[in-house]
Amino acid sequence: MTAGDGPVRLTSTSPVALIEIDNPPVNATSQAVRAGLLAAIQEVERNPQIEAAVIACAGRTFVAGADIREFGQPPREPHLPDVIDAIEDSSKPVVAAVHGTALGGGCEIALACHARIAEPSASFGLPEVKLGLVPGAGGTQRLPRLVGLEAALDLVSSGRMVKAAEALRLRLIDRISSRDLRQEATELARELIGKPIRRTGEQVVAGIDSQSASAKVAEIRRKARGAEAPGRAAELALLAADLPLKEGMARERETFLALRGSEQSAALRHAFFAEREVTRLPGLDGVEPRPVQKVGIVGAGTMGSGIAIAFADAGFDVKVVETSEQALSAGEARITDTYEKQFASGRLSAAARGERLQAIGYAVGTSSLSDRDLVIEAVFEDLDVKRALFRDLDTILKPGTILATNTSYLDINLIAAATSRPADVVGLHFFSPANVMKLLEIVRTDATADDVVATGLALAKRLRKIPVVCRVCDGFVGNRILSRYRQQAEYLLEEGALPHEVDAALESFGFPMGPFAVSDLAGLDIAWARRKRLAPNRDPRERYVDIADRLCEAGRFGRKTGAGWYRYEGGKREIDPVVTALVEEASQRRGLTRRTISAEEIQSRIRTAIVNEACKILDERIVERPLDVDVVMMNGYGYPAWRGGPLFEADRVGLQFILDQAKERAELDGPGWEVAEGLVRRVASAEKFYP
Ligand code: T1G
Repeated sequence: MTAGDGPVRLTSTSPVALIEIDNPPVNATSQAVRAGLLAAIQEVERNPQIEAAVIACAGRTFVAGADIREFGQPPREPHLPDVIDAIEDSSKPVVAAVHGTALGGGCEIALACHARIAEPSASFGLPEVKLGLVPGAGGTQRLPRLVGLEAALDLVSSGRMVKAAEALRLRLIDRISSRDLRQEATELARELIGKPIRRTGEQVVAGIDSQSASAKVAEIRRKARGAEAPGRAAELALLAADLPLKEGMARERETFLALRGSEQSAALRHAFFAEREVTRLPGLDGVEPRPVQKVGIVGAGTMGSGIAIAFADAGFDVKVVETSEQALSAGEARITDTYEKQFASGRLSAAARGERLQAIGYAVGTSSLSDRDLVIEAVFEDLDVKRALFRDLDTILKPGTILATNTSYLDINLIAAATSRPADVVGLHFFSPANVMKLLEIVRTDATADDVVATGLALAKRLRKIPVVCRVCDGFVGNRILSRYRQQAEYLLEEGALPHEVDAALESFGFPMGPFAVSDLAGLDIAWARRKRLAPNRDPRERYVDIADRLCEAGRFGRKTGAGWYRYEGGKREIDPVVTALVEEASQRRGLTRRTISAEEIQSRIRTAIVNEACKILDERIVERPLDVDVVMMNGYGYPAWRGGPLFEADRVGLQFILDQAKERAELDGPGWEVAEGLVRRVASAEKFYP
């Protein structure tokens, strides 16, 4: 007999009943799911014909968590912790049958079951900290009782997923299915009938000494770079060794409710949904992407190799071309080395390594690209070079093939104009390392066809990247904003700060690295080339700081030359008195008396520079929505996700305050600060970027 007309169905076959959750797309524990699950467990308890139960899910995955969309609303009963307690307290064995990703509340449901079996491809995780939360239904208390404190501290504070094999090693699960998950789960449940029930909440956790515990929490907080939840989750997990389950869960619930109302959690939930909303571009509904399976990459340097790996990882047929055997071999070696390292570290199986290497072909010259559906260039960052290449490709590639450029700055309208098919030309701006960084800027020219943009979005999904569609301007979205806030950072140097002070202030703001350390990592020469290219058109009224030029003229291009904004001895970054002298000399030439500048002022002025440039980008319609900017800055430039991105945070800080500060800077720093009046009127009247 099957009962339940909502998202939870109970099939009360004897002796093992099946409780199936069916709530697309990811079986999130909405209120209806919680109510249905509780009713099913209560029926299992009541029905003498039923001696055990299996909890399984329909669709693509086991429960992937609580329904994040409900968080902004008043909580409604039954609350998930109560439903999960009812599962654990059942007098009859309950087995979790997991496929897909058992995350958050889904993992907590599994933890409270009396045994767990998973498909080999299944994953488990407590990613609540990525939403600014802690697990709120027993995760911090039950996980340590299965896997021990060491592993639990790692998992609850990082939010990372573990595959079934690691889950089995950690004793998070009891078995991995080899034939049929539900059938084997039923067999496991049947084996448990009549045996003492092993309740997770009753297991004892071996504690660790308080000194080690404090050190671990301190390290977790340091790595969290201002995010609150990881440290709080770790502290709760430690309680599992000292408190009975109920007391630990009470502490957990208290923390969960407090964090759920926090600004950081609101920001991280905004980031979560923005990264999904950004793929839905207004005006593209119903536009079919072009089929792409064969991809050509021109250029086997760092970027070209990374892009080739990204496409091979996603199952595409890839061909890499270069101008010479030597350059091609260097690229092939780089790609092979990457896969060898992944194999050696256990991140890639031998079979997968073979498949990936097999998927990438190599050739000298572009003539072998004639069968490609998409060709991406990643050659030298020079407009004439790229135009000549596209002119050549135009004569080789079949009609309908998409020509994409990976340029970071150049005007793609001009590159497209070199071909007879400008509608097929698009920018696909990857971020280094291209096979790792999630962000992909899809740059549409004045002529790019809608279905080419739609193809870019479809490619991003297959590449597991986060796409942002934008139009052509110097630096598109991210690099344009980066150059503006790097300029403000150099103004701060002239006024009294030193590179390490600016970097430290922004690292305490939550950036992984400050702008000067990033410059040294990326190489000062790239931005130098751009400044020289823009010099003839630079507004003479603009306050131009030449410290970076002087570093470049001295051959100080950053880490790769052993010195840039810092000095590098044995890979260690050190403050360099030569740079300090250069900065002080720049202040003198500007006629400024140096002063001590607080971290707060540094942070505020950099944020204003970012928001002001974002206002101009929106006003010029380079992107369509504020969330496009937030997604770029969080996923490509290290803007702390727990602040929600610069525009989400501007709403919290107060947009008018920021715009007033921008006007004040305009008087001090000259052009570049003209605030987008049109947008100010439009946004300021609404006073918020987000409703
Ligand atoms: N709630 C609501 N909607 C969700 C959701 C969730 N938990 N997870 C995904 N979606 C939507 C998503 O917005 C998208 O919708 C669609 O599902 C497909 O998602 C009590 C309190 C599961 C790995 O943090 O990590 O449990 O845009 O595009 O790439 O302690 O979704 O199509 O309309 O991401 O295959 C903890 C979050 C919650 C998991 C699948 N759980 N989700 O990735 O598809 S807090 C999470 C994910 C919690 C408890 C606490 C991923 C995924 P739309 P997708 P995907």
